[in-house]
Amino acid sequence: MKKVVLVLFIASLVLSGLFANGQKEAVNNETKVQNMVIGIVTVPGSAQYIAAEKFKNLVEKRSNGRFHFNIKHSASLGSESSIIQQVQMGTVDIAIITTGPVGNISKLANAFSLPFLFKSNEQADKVLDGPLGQEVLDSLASSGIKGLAFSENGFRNLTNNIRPVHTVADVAGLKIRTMEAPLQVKIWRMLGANPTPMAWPINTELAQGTIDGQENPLWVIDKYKIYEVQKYMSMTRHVYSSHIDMMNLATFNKLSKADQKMFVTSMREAAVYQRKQNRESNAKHMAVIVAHGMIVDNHPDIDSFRKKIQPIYEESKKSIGADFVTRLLAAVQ
Ligand code: EAX
Repeated sequence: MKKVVLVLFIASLVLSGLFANGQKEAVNNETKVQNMVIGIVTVPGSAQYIAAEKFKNLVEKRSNGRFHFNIKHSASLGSESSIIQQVQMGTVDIAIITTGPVGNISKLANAFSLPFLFKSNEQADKVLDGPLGQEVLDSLASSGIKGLAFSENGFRNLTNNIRPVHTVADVAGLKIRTMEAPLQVKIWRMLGANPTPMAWPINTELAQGTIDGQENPLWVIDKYKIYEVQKYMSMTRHVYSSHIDMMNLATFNKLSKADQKMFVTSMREAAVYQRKQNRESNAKHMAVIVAHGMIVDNHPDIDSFRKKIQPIYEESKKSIGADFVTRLLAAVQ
């Protein structure tokens, strides 16, 4: 009899313990919805937005709603440079930022924005998703940022209002807006242009003629109706423009190990999804651009650009780091 009582007593303890735990879990799930802000400079439907939205959907679903993301877009948080600072401060949790301005906090990040670096999308993916990409993502930690993945803007092309650009000589003296990134300013100066760094968007400056031209991937020229304010486009593909998908490091470190893994995996999946979408939409963007009357040079004399820009690789060994740049150049041979 005593034994039976003891067994029942232990069983009730175990059961009540389980029940209590179960209740606690339920309460946690209901009350612990964590709201996070994702910052991007561009509009809904942009390359950055597609990556942000895919990540949001994946994590909200996989966490059963424990996380909720609010995408702040269309420069409502300011420029990309400013959003980076807000991620560092933790007032923005996550951001999808064009790699250009990220060079201001990580020298290594600049390396991926060198001109004529990647020969194809596949080569870019291989490097960015590999150990060199990981080094760049990890280099952001000293600035309080967790690098999650690389999505993309795409290969950049030159547009302007003054004349068709076929060889690099045609660039001479053009007032070109660049990203807020010293390396990009240096590239355009070396090519013979008169570059000015400016935050995105720049439609007013183009319309008013404060600048003659700009350079961006096809989706930007379509989505921002650059064809309304620019006449000529040259398919220079001079820089492969990736995005760094980033998060405030302290906020990332506060997540459970399982959630950290979910965030990284989901951003990588979002990046793969977005890059594919972006690449598949190029023909559609080109058709819109041509239909709006832009005069397109599909085969500019790229060799003339390459020759003129040649010194940048040696220079970048000094400014970015000889070891990293040497390994990167070897990886894209
Ligand atoms: O993503 O600043 C830039 O030129 C970017 O490519 C632009 O924000 C579009």
